[in-house]
Amino acid sequence: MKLMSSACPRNCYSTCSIKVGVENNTVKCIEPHDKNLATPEGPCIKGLAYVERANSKDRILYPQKRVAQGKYQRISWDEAIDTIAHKLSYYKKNFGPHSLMFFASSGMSGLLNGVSTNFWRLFGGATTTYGNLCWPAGLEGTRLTLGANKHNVPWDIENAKLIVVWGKNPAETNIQQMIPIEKAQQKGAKYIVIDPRRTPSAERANSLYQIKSGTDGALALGLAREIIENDWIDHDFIKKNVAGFELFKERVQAYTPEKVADICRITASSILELAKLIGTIKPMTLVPGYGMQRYENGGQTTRCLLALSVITGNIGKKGACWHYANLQSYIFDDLKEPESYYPGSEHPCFRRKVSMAKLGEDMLKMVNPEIKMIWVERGNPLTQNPNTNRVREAFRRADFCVVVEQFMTDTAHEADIILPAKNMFEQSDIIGSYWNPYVQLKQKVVEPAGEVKPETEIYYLLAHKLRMDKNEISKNIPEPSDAGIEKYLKQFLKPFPEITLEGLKEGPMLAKSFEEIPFSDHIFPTPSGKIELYSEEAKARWGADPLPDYVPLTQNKPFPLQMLSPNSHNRIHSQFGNLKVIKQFEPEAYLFVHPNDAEARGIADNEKVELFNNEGKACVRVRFDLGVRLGNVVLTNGHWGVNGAASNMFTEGIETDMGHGAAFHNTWVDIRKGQK
Ligand SMILES: Nc1nc2c(c(=O)[nH]1)N[C@H]1C(S)=C(S)[C@@H](COP(=O)(O)OP(=O)(O)OC[C@H]3O[C@@H](n4cnc5c(=O)[nH]c(N)nc54)[C@H](O)[C@@H]3O)O[C@H]1N2
Ligand SMILES: Nc1nc2c(c(=O)[nH]1)N[C@H]1C(S)=C(S)[C@@H](COP(=O)(O)OP(=O)(O)OC[C@H]3O[C@@H](n4cnc5c(=O)[nH]c(N)nc54)[C@H](O)[C@@H]3O)O[C@H]1N2
Ligand SMILES: [Mo]
Repeated sequence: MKLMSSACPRNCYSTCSIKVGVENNTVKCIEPHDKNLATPEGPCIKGLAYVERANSKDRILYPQKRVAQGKYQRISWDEAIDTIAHKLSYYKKNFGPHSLMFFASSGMSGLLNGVSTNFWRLFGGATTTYGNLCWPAGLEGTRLTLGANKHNVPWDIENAKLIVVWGKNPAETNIQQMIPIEKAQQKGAKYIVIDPRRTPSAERANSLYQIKSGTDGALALGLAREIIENDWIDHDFIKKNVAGFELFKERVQAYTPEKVADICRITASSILELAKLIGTIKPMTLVPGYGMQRYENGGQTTRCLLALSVITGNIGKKGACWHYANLQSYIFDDLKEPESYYPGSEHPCFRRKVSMAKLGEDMLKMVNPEIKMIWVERGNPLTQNPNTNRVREAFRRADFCVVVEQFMTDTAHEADIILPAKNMFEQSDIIGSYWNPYVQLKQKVVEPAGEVKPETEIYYLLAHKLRMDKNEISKNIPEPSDAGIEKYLKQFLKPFPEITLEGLKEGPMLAKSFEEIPFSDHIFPTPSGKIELYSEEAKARWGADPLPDYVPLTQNKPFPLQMLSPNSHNRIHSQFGNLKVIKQFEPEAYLFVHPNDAEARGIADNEKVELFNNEGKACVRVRFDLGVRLGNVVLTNGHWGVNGAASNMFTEGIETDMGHGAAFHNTWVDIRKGQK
């Protein structure tokens, strides 16, 4: 058996380096890779499940066309390409290129994803999307304040004396982060978690502050008030590096411990206790997650939290940082964030865009031309984008839909033609990470199974079928051979002589620009060149208050339970849940409910109930969970609707205040007895 270096290309903090054991063109095992200092102990259970996933008999291996609702029949690639090329020409000629919708999401990362955009540009454009389901409110809140999204290397957490994990659940979503957290604890550090749920990450913490969901901004401002009041601030750091401190100081005056206690539903004394920890223990690493920014106030909430790191001077030092997103490995223009999320920032042929958060609603609103044909790759919008029923309605209103997929997902079930998608072992590509600092190669280790073709090859065939300009094709779409792909990837590496394809084949590499402790030079690329607690740009771009503030959520729905739909331990969103090895842990979707909320409705543990609101209803099994706050229910996202309940059946589709993210947790539901 041969062991080959590779990396996991899922949309996940960890982005583990791995070694793949291969024999007879088959993936046999996944092993740890010791060259990645952030992920030395090897991947999670999902990483290990790749062996089943790569060899699964449920994989889609051939092009298929729909012959009746829910029924598909194998067709040849010739027929698939002919049919699709014909449809593309027809809609473009009769309704213009914007009658085509190109939808891609985060199912597979890599530089080659840019080839898809190249194709649609050569086609003359298409309707695309703006915004992002994941993290943009927090990215933007951070960018406005610090000027860039980068943080200390993951292993630096070991040097912290106080670690505050706020709206993140690393024990499930970034398991390797628990390694330096534990090391720091062994050296005497205190570890605090702030989350409406008692998560597995909270099990090892010194304390959990279980606040009311969506109120973090108020807590942060209340803490800042106490820290300023007690003079625990870093005067020197503020004087040299911070713009707007005096105004911020005025702003927090209103957030007395009593007021904050009332908003966040934790005691005033615990607010004082937490303020003292944050104010007096140095260095502090604050680890905000993406959970607390999935609200309509997510951008402002992020700015409130970040202010705590700023006024205590916990930026740009060993053991001290704001650990939100580390985009240091995103060195290639194609991967630059977050500018690419803004509408109008791309080629004019992509000027027509719909919001990721409001996908269904926006698609249905499109006129002149209406959306006639949809192309989906690397995404599962029927489960992952908000408001499944609206998304389904929009998909069904279009005439024709192509889905490139590995498995029969909810979205694949909407396709007229399904094309078999590659997996991570079947094509080499360069990937970055938003947590560890490495540039990595996800390496081709086997030939594609069945008749699978990577997207790059599908586009190559389509481009020729559509008789696009040969010169343009050769500039924009790699030849479908291993050598063609390598040649294409090498072009990207040219400006970075320190990173070579040969080196990447052995393991992760660092760009020359890599900084172990960013911002230690106190250079902040904001308009004022300082950390901006006061940001004119926040107002100009997003209509937000230039100062961080707590903005209460609008709850105008007649449903009493606020539903959180965080990520789950054993899946990456809608991936992996279909595998046997994963099903043994999560055979079906569970709704986690506080026993008192269930009892009040006469509902027993393990009972199947109806979950409903204005957006949808579904039957789901209740699990009592004393770790859930009274008034919250939890349904992790990524379950497939075809199996019963999926969280986005209930989300409305609301954008965050900044960055065009999705306010998934702005969702209220109710449950009642009886299976419908
Ligand atoms: N309610 C709720 N919804 C959420 C969230 C939440 O917190 N709550 N979180 C959101 C977040 S953070 C994210 S990042 C999104 C993720 O949303 P998506 O990116 O849509 O989700 P995934 O399930 O990771 O991947 C989508 C599909 O890509 C396919 N795929 C994998 N590799 C390839 C490939 O090489 N080619 C092609 N064509 N397909 C491939 C997989 O089989 C999978 O079906 O979900 C969001 N949805
Ligand atoms: N196993 C696994 N790992 C993953 C993923 C996965 O699907 N599965 N997805 C990857 C991706 S794309 C992403 S975006 C990341 C996300 O990973 P995380 O940053 O951990 O984000 P979430 O899981 O969405 O939510 C984290 C926590 O926020 C809490 N939360 C919800 N509302 C609030 C609130 O109002 N205040 C506070 N303080 N906390 C709140 C939730 O209860 C949850 O415990 O994980 C990545 N890693
Ligand atoms: Mo995400």
